[in-house]
Amino acid sequence: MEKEIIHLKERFDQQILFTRNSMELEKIRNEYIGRKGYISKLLGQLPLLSQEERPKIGKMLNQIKQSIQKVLEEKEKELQKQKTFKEEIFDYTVPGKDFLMGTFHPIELILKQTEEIFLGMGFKMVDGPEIELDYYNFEGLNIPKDHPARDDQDSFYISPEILLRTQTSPMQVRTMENQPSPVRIISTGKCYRRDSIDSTHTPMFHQIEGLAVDKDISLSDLKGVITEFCHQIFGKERKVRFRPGYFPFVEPGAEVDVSCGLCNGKGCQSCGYTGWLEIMGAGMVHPHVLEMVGYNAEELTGFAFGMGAERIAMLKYGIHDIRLFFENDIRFLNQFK
Ligand code: 2NM
Repeated sequence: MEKEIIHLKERFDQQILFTRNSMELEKIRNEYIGRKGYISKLLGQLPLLSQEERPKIGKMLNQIKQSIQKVLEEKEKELQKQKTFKEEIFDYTVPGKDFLMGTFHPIELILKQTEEIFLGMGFKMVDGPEIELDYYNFEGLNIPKDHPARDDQDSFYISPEILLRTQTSPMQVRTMENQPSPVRIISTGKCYRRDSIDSTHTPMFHQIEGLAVDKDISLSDLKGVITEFCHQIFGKERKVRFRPGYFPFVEPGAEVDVSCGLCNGKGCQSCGYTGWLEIMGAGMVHPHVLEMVGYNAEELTGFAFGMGAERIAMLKYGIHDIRLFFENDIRFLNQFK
């Protein structure tokens, strides 16, 4: 019986440790020292014991009962304290915490809008590596190793044949290599050039490029697609013009301008008193570029264009310093809700 009593006390000590509220406490109290509890049962068995054992076990049972009572009282006080503490710190009148809503970065906004516009005209998005082969970034675009155009697009080289892409055109070359015409694709993403940082240059920027190749694609298709894009991004009232421009991978090549939105083409400080803002380069894909990917340049023609997302965002939102896009100043970013 002695062993049984010791075991009982051990079990009680365990149970009390895991008691978390007064209901559980009451249950334990009944179980151990209630009228029909373990202690009462054992006390009822006393008359069955021998003369010598009876006082010893009786005394032991009373001591255990007292000790259990004491522990129960203490636990009750502790639970009471926790309860009042919980009630005190839960102040129902304190206003709830606000969710901090993020915003899309202005460059992301331009990329998303652009993608949507061109998807609407039947183009597909393609995506590719930022670490490129010299071949796809330059050679396949009609810019061989000794070509002076390389000076304008100095890259970060990883090895003589591997570099960070300076434009997204490598993806156009890769796509043409992998699928027959017709092709109508848009590629957007990060590009890298070894430029010094100023208000219009950062060594990383985002480009948006498009390409369409098929039978009978002409310069008028290019003009139509680009004009529609400009109208959707800047507004229908803006005029679009094409002037001759040189890019090694197109022939003929063009620079595309939109009329200045501040002065309506009359000329102001913002457009350098010309009434026009340059927004992209474009042209008819050079037959040699088509041949290099294995297309029949006698049968197929194509147009392509490329623009900087930062420049488009600066013109659309009236931002005068490209560095603002990369400073992560919440006051700046929060304006693009
Ligand atoms: C530009 C301007 C003009 C262009 C050309 C090609 C390709 F791969 F078809 F040859 N992709 N992108 C292109 C043409 C890019 O960016 C100013």
